[in-house]
Amino acid sequence: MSDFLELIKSRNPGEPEFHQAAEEVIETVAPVLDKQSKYRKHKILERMLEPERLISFRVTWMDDNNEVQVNRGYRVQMNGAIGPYKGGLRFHPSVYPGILKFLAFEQTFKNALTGLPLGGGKGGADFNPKGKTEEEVMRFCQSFYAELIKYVGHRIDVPAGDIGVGGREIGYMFGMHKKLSSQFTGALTGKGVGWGGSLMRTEATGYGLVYFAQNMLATKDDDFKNKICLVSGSGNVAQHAIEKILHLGGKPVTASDSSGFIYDEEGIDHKKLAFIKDLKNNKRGRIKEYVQKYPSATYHDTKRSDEANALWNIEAQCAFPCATQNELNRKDAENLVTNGIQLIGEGANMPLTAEAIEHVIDNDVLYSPGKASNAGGVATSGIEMMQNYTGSYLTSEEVDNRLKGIMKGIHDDCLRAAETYGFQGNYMAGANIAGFIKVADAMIAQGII
Ligand code: NDP
Ligand code: 2IT
Repeated sequence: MSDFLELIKSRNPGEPEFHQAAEEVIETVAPVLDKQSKYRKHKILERMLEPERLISFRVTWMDDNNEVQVNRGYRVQMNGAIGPYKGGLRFHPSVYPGILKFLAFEQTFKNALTGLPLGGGKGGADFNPKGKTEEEVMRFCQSFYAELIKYVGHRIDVPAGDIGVGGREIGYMFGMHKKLSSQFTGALTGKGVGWGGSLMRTEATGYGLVYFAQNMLATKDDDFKNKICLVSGSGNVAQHAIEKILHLGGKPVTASDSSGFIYDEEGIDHKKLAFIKDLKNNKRGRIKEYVQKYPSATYHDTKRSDEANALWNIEAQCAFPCATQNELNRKDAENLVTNGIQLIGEGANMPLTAEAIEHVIDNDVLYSPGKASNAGGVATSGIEMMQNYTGSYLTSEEVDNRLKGIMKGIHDDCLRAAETYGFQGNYMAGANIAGFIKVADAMIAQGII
């Protein structure tokens, strides 16, 4: 298997995030390949690690000073074996093919785990929405989508949000889709509930993450009551993770952005959360402003990514990294373990480095990989697609109940697959194996294509 990883590295040079995501899967599915020769015979892993299509395009737009701006847009259509490509769009200056390939690869497994007919994809642009005016964001989204529309559609590939892409950006892109196609179809998910969106999609990733953690705690006859919870990020996933922790009686004490984090020892309650939502979603401010409003909290600047982050050195029972990839390193994992952490649930995609994962698993922490525990977002996107196809809409309660059921299903499938292949209690191995088998069997059934 190490030769195979070297081959993947040499075929995809300069893409460390993709290598990292690939290595984790290659290592954990090895026993499946050893047991079932058909997967090697059909070169399933080789095929899964090669995007079916990688589209790269120029995005040209005019800023408010009438200067021409040029960005790069992408869509990675990774694997369409079990359904139309599905996955978010990320607008962030760090976006390049290596990040999108890691995200699209993980998305393929995640979407399979939901039990819904969704293939894996991801896209985005190296556009930085920070500091841009409303009009600039709109013009960028319109120009980006005017090109992307050539490759997507409600039965082909259905994008949604991710970092830097929320309801506002989906609105501008959906407007462009309608204008260019003359059709009102569910071409994107995360739409407003008044125009084809699903109730609960906004909440789904964060809520689903906490439902998944609730299932993990239940295996130890435990629950969220009075558990101190560390959350990083302050965007869509973090906000709704904090909200659901509160619903279940836990005590969230942190939130962050790329500049730093706040620590509120008294706990972030519903009122304080409403302040964070308004600050980040409407005012587009920085998390630092929380301490001006609530002086009992403290603010800490972010350290370099190879140093320990003081956020993960606060004593707590649960930790939910909900910002970005590789935000929690080996040193952070050591600090969490030393302070007695019981559970780490990934809300972001690949927030723990490989060394951090190894350390927490070795120390018997309940640990869930993002491809399992953040699947509630895409699952609810799948539910949005079904509502768009049929034209009939569900209540919040109905969507929430489906979400709970799907998260429980993923939880149980991970444990079952892990046990079958000798990784008892290892959710990471279980998620990789269960997702792999589902996609692999579909690929074999559909022939060498
Ligand atoms: P948002 O854009 O709403 O929020 C992102 C948050 O993470 C912000 O607080 C942002 O801070 C912070 N952040 C972003 N990049 C960095 C960085 N390089 N270093 C430190 N902090 C950073 O995105 P989401 O909440 O939607 O996404 C968060 C994570 O969850 C991502 O990993 C995403 O892939 C994943 N995810 C999202 C889903 C969804 O439905 N939205 C579904 C499943 C996973 P700042 O404002 O300073 O940039
Ligand atoms: O990483 C993810 O699962 C997402 N950003 C959500 C994808 C989706 O299509 O809802």
